[in-house]
Amino acid sequence: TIIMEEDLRGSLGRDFFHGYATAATQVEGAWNRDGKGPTIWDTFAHTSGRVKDKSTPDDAVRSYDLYKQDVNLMKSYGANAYRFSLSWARIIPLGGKDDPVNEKGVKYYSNLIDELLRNGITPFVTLFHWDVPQALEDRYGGMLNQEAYTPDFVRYATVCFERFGDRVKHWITYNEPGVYALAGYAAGVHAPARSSFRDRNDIGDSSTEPFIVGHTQLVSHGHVAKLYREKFKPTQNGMLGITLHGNWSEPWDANDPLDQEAAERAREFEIAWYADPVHKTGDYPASMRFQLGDRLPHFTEAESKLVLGSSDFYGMNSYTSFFVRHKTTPPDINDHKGNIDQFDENKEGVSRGPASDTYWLRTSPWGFRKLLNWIWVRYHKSIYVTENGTTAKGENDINPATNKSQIINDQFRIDFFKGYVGELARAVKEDGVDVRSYFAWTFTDNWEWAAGYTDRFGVTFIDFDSPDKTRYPKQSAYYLRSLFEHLIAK
Ligand code: PNW
Repeated sequence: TIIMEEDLRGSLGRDFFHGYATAATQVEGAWNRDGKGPTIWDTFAHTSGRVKDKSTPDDAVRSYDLYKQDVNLMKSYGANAYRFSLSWARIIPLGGKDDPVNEKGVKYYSNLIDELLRNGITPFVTLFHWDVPQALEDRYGGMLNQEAYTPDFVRYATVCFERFGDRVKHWITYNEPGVYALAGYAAGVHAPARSSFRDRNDIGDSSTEPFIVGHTQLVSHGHVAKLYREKFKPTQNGMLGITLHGNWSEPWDANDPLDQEAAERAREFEIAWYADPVHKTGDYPASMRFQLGDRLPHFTEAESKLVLGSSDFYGMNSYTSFFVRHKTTPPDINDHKGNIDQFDENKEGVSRGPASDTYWLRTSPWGFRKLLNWIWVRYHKSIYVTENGTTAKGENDINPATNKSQIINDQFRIDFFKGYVGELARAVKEDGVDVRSYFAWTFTDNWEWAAGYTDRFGVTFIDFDSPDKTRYPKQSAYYLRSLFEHLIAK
């Protein structure tokens, strides 16, 4: 079978990083073992009615226990890098700057890092992938309280740099601050489940809180970047950045200037919300200020200076593309998208791509190259793709007990990777975009947040009913291995 077009052979540099990304809550399990404190996601999952299949991440994939097996398997997939997140509450159970460090938690991550390095796999470490220690949420409202929260996050980062920085040279402060803010404080479908417009939650103020929480993440990221540069980088010599989520927004009517503006506004509300302050201006985009007024926080001069230029690279997560149409009515107070509507088809009836098992995600690689170019032109920073992947249509409905082989032959996912990684290689080769990594989401099926265990994003099938969460490689794992052998220069 053809892996990828011949003209793309060798188009990626020899030092290109490729591998898998995961997050602590989604894979580790051991939610209350060896001193780990509860997080807002433990609370969320243990509150009835929040998670689709009523599951919890209590055991997840048990990678806390099985990490050696995982590293071996990853190696057999040809990965040269692994992106994972640290659980703050495993390292500092109560989270705060004066709270004790849990040595057993530190030891777990230290062992994992050593195991990766022994196997020639470079660790990329995310400090925060959505799991605020519950104690801090209770103490002062978590990220809603920028003043109280920031010193706690800085101290947590300090502990991580001190304990792991001798071996970890690639740091990511925040994963998708925008998704954390919107899913947790607007839609309310993620922890800490605040939403003022969903009757089942009816808590908080979604017209302001997502933007406050976004601001807290930007400023505390800035403080951590400064700390790393001043105190750790001179001896540890690593790099540090922030990872932002963004889909590609394409005008619904390609010839309507109002839809063209709406698509750009959608990109600004979703991406430039964080990327402009960090990579371009030190401030929010004008389109957001215009629509939101003073509901959008203001950077002080000191904050702006701290945040601008605080990321050594552009960390990019992207999954899909949408068609975007302008609205003819004024923006709602709870609008966070730039007063637009999203569609699966454009005016001509062209589909954004085949549906997966995840409601918002369709295979639309055509937008991926456009997005890489948009980011490159606007920000001119080396791009590290830190997440990209899919569920496979119908994988949810297959009974794994009786029909594992159907899941393991995941042609849908192979087609997805072929499309997206191909567009990435074209962006590098033909457009001159500087892309340095590709982390597929994700290594194994895992606990997909509010979707529980029903959305299988892995290149490894997990038998969740088995006590040891037995791992079975899917075909896509071997496809990606061959693909990068083909694309990376010899
Ligand atoms: C990312 N959207 O979240 C997260 O970083 C992962 O932890 C998660 O498992 C993965 O994508 C798959 O969902 C996203 O609605 C959640 O566009 C939602 C969106 C994008 C990313």
